[in-house]
Amino acid sequence: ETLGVAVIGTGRMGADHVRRINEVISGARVAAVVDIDPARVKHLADGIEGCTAYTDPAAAMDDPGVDAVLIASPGPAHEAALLDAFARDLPVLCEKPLTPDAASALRVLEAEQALGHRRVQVGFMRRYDADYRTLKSLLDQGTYGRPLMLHNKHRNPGSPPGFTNAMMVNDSLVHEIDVTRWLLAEEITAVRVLRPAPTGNAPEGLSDPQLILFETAGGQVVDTELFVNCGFGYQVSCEAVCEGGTARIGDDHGVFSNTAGHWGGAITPGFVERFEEAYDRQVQRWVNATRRGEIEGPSCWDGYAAAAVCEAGVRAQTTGEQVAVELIERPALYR
Ligand code: ISE
Repeated sequence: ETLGVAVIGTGRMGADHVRRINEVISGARVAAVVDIDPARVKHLADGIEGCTAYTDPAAAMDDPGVDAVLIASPGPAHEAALLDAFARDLPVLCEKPLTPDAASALRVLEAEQALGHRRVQVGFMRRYDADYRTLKSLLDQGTYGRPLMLHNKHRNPGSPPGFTNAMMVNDSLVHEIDVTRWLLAEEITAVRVLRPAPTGNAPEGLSDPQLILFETAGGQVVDTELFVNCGFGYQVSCEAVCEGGTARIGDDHGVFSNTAGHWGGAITPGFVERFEEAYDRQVQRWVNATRRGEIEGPSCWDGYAAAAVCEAGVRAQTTGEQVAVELIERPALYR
């Protein structure tokens, strides 16, 4: 039976997910859309057969056509929507971040445990990117031996208005936090941030680029160049350095050309284009698992751990010191 999805928040990611459910993936339909802007959400719902517009997430979840919830509202609104979904025992795909800080993530973690079963997949979409998946399986198979270090690059052409140093950690670096924990299957234990003299292309007050160092419980060291006003395109790459070799993903995409005395190819303009297939696979896998009555993928534990590392990261930015990450013990539900 087709899964009826309520999409909560219809900004950039929410609207893209509505399009994806309608046009790209199978087994699901958009049964309800929710936004604080009544005109915007009505306009969107009017174009979709059998879809109702709401301004209140809980009311949408009570719609008889709704079987599952996709949360794509701003981070600060996630906790309330997650608790509303838990109260109705509805399965959830929640865009990153799970919540904006570790204390609220912990409340969500506790509420899910009180249900007694997992209900949430967190939208860390890089885990569904073909290149990252290949790298993960090579590392898991031990093809290059034990991983010792990761070198990440995360470059955006420009930062949206109002982007802050804290957002560089909470919105951008959070992806490297998740891939590090996932690829290495280790928790991050400490964070350090170096801030070179900023590019003249960054808005006043933004320390851009930054170099971030993680240490893991397994003794690995991970560096990330985070550069959100690089100007030239969207680039994400990861190199694993292992005992028996190295493996790198994300260097080139698409056509390689020779012309006018230059060789090379194009750089993707933004994350929607770079990770398009990852988003499609992420939502399709969530729909498939939900229809089987299962939950898979990144959990509330992953969302909480990422939030805890983000908090340490923001402190490390301001102090310039190494900051230890504090995590509760991993609950049984997430082992
Ligand atoms: C944005 O929110 C994302 O999630 C993108 O993947 C990331 O590259 C970007 O820096 C963030 O602002």
